[in-house]
Amino acid sequence: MSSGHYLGLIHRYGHRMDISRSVEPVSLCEGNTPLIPAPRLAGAFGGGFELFLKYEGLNPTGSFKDRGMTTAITQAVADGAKAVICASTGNTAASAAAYAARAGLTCAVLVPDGKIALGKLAGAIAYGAHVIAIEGSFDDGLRMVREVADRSTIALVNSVNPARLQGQKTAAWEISEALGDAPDWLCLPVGNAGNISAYWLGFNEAFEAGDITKRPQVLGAQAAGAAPIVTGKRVDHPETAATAIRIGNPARWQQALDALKDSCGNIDSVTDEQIFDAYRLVARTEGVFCEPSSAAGLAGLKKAIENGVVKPEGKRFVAILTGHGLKDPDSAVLNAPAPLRIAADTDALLKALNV
Ligand code: AN7
Repeated sequence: MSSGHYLGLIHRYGHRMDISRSVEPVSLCEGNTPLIPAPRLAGAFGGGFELFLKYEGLNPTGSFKDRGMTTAITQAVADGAKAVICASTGNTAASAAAYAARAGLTCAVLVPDGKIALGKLAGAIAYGAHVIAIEGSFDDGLRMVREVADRSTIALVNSVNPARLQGQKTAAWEISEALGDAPDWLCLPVGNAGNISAYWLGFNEAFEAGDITKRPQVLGAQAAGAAPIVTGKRVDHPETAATAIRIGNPARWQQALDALKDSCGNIDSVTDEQIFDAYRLVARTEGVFCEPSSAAGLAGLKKAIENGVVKPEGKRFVAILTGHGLKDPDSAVLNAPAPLRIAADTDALLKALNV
């Protein structure tokens, strides 16, 4: 008898994944994240359309990276690896560290010194990874770990590893199953371009399997200070407060361009101010707290509606909220006024409440 106990992405979708099935899946029961209707946010963007939030921050380590890490670490175990490595703006590091811990593998993560959100660093440390801060960007780190993987038996688990996309593509299937078809538009932030590539792969496979009748148009967003795909030019010194997408030379750049072209989609840049406006708005209108980089996709949607690139009327949109807001507590607290301080006294409280 099937208990219906949800046991993660390989358990659920492994028969549709191009990975080794020779070992037990390394899983934390990732995936199966909620697709939350967001009518108030849609109204704030002008209304007349349906908007859903795919809340990937509810994955086990707090970001979408867990989808690709269950497959990458399972494949690494099947390949006989004893150690894994990645470069990361933070979320990949935390995820790799957790899945490596679960598999009993050694894990090293390279992060840009001082440019990683506290909750991600905390995760990587808690899960027991060797955390190495480099005097350089994510792009420098990725170059270094690629070379290390070439010259050693350490397995690389960045999204240049094809096993990562095999897991990440499942989010497209979850969305399609929840809605009964693909949405009209898919909005998401773009950094190293692994996720946009994985979604496009997933929607294409679902389309070819006859599970959906159409594929979505893809709307990507990059931070203005780290927008190589938008400008068509590598950024040597990327800068944005949305540190997760502080990436100047995406590894899957060409695949992102293919997804944008094949889907009749669009990619644009959004300023940090636009990102933080969207970040506050989604939390305050819908009660959904995402990290700043995740809000870049929403900021991109707002911009595309305002400048007429997207005609939203009657359409169905899904925005991918890639990481949890609690990953980056500093962004929430340091950019806001301090809480009101009062004496532990009811009269003081009534005065503060203006009642
Ligand atoms: C919250 O963790 O690159 O375009 O090293 O953490 O697939 O890179 C994170 C990327 C969006 C961009 N939102 O996804 C890393 C890393 C969040 C992220 C992205 C990231 P990709």
